[in-house]
Amino acid sequence: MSDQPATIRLTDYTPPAFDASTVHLDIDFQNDHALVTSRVNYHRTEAASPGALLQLDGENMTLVHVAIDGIDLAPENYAETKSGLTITTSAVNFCCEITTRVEPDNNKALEGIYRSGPCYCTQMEAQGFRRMTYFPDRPDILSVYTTRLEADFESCPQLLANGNLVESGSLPADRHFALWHDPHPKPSYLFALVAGDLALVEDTFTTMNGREVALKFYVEHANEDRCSHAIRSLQASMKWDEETWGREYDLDIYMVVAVNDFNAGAMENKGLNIFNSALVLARPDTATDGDFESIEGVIGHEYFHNWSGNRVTLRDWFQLSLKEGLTVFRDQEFSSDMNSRGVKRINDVRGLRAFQFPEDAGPMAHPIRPPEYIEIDNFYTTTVYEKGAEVIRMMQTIVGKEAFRQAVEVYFEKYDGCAVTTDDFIATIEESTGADLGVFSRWYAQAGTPQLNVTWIHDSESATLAFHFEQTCRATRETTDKLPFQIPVKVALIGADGLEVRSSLKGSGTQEIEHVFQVTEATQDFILEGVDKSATPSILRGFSAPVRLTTAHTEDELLFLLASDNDAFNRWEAGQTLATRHILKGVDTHGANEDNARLVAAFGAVLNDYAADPAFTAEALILPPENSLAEEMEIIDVEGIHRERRSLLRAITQAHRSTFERVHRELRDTPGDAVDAATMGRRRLANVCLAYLASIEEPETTSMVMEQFETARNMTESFSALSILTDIDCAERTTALESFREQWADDFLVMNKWFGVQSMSRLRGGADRVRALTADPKFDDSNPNRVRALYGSFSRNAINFHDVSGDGYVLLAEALIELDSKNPMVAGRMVSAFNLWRRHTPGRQLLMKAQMERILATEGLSKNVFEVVSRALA
Ligand code: B3K
Ligand code: ZN
Repeated sequence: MSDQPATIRLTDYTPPAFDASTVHLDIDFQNDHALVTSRVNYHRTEAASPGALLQLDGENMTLVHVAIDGIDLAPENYAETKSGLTITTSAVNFCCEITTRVEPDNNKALEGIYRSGPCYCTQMEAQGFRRMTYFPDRPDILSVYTTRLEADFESCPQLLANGNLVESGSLPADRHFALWHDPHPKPSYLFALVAGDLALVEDTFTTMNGREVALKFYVEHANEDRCSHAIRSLQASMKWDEETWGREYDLDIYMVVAVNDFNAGAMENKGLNIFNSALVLARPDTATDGDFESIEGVIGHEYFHNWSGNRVTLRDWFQLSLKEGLTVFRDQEFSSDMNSRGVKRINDVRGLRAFQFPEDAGPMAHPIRPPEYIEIDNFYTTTVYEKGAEVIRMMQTIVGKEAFRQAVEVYFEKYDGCAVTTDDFIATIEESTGADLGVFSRWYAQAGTPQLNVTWIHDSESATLAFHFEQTCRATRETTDKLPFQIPVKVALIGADGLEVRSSLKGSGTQEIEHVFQVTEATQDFILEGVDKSATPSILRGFSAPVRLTTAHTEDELLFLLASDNDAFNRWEAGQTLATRHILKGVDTHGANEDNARLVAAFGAVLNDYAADPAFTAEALILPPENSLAEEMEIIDVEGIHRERRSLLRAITQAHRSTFERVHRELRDTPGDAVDAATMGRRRLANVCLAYLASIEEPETTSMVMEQFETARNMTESFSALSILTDIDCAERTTALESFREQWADDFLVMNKWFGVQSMSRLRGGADRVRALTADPKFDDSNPNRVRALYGSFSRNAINFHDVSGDGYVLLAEALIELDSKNPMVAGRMVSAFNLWRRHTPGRQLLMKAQMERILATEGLSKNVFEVVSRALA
């Protein structure tokens, strides 16, 4: 790349020189292009320096015409640059009219206006609007939008945009138009339009004030019978937001459009959400329980953005976590209320450890409010989203649930219609609750996962338990000398009978079952009084802070907590810690960790006890994933982790084989297809049992898996069996993969699973398998879902991606170089698979580095990929 792309910094923020109060858009779809005319009323602001020019962002389109107040601009009064248009005018209030020509059918970046199957649609966040018209494309410019769409009636019977439909009608030559008006001022990133031929599925929701809202789901024809779960999820979200946060929906119509080509999961455009079809369409025979859960969560997430993001929006993109962290927190709470809270928490933390902790430990580590970026699309990260949600959750823990709820309501009311910052949010919580969040706010400015160590000493004479905490955090790009974080640590004591014991924090005088220690110093002590020696501390309950915790728990204490802790998260955590310690010891000693009897027996006890809570049992039995185990090692031993994890899995199976068989049988005998939390929990446990059984790779256990595949009553049973078989080198594997492909060849979403599952297979030769799959006629290297299913899954398949030959790296680098020329946003996200290269063995480091250098040397490389790779190599 010839010029180094510019770095944008938070400290360089300046308020806009021009506001845009109203935007009128006229989009005229022709055969091979669209003409976009915008009429924008600008107003020179007080922040404008004397003589400030009107700077409009714009790229990848052709300027056709520009006029101010109805008069065409003379060539000397405007200049087109690589990134926009500069207009010279001294007017204070004026209307600027611009016509541009765009080619949606040739737009493979899937930003701006593009085609997906039978429709045109848009993706504007973060900076897609500037690919449709010249505009100050920044989130602190809020405008009222009116949109007129015109197209052929036959190919585009539906014409949709934000807000309410004002007028529609036919035009000569079999054309028609629709006029939409959105009364709520919004930033350009929330604009959306859809024009195409889609099927409509309708329902309604009546708000708390008795207003009826039309819910309209637009999907490709023949998918009408896959919308009911998404619609129910939307209705449940609307009700939950009213009941939990007092938030009512504010338009008479809420539309969701499902498309097969989409860079992200979904987009919260005002009144017109556009979704990746994978997160809308579901029927028990085509979607797994996991898909059903994701749909509920993401439908909720996009709906909740209507307040946290849309009504109250962002001043600039550095504030992204203001809307994303808060909205993820809201969707996690929604899912917890709809399903099992404990299981939801376990899954969220498993995800955080598997993806966010490695990100925080690598070259792309950034605070939840990044101080700088080259390409903002690279910062839609698990740090901004999931760690951002953890930060909100900690704030709630610190100020108390009810006080937090009230404070957030104050925030919504106070900043309704404004573009604000994370500091505004923190200040509102402080003002409303009286809390001092000064130290706490360091979570917004410092990256890295804090390491928290805790030890304790019991003193029988004074009946006190003294805890000693120490926190550290590794240096990251933005700060080398970290100030201590405020870490709320929930602690309880469990008595020998398994019940929580009351105690009082020294000086407080009140007895509590659960304490929240506020660790704010590098080292800090807390003393509990009235404590019997037999009590076992349960620490960081509910994972009350996103830290890596090391405790002084002995194996006995962990075994006790696994059996008895009534905090579901910490009960699960005790099992994970035991398994992690055992596996890592095996890695260290090359398998000489034979003393597994107590661990194996404990897992057996968990299994035997399954009837009380099958969903929890399933989570407790799943061993820590390989990427989380890798996080525990300075230099990652890819093969060692794989070998030792597998060996523990087999040891547990061999010890409890008949119980696994019995539980699998009992659970499979219970009926069917329902997708409620209890039934899904039973199915999950049945499939965990099956995976354990299959791990010993005996003909009888493999036949059991094949039997489930052949008699599956839904996709969850079928796909679980298929995933298990793809890891076993057996004839059933080939049969099952062929039969699955034959059955689902014409189903776009199910075929993503078919590609993904093969890419994830632990069998050796992964890179060649992936190469062979690219030749499958159903593979499409322009479709993000297909690309993620094939290459994204492969990059997370540690044993194959990191094959010592380096072939996995070559495969991914070649695929990404090709992808980058079409879709930089997706390429930029996927290239982070190389980020942890410095944590690998010297041989692998060299091989990974060579591929990154090759990527970096590519002519015309995007800013997206450049930023990630250059940071990794720096
Ligand atoms: N706000 C969108 C993400 C857009 C991604 C742009 N690169 C979805 C969401 O978080 O709800
Ligand atoms: Zn979001």
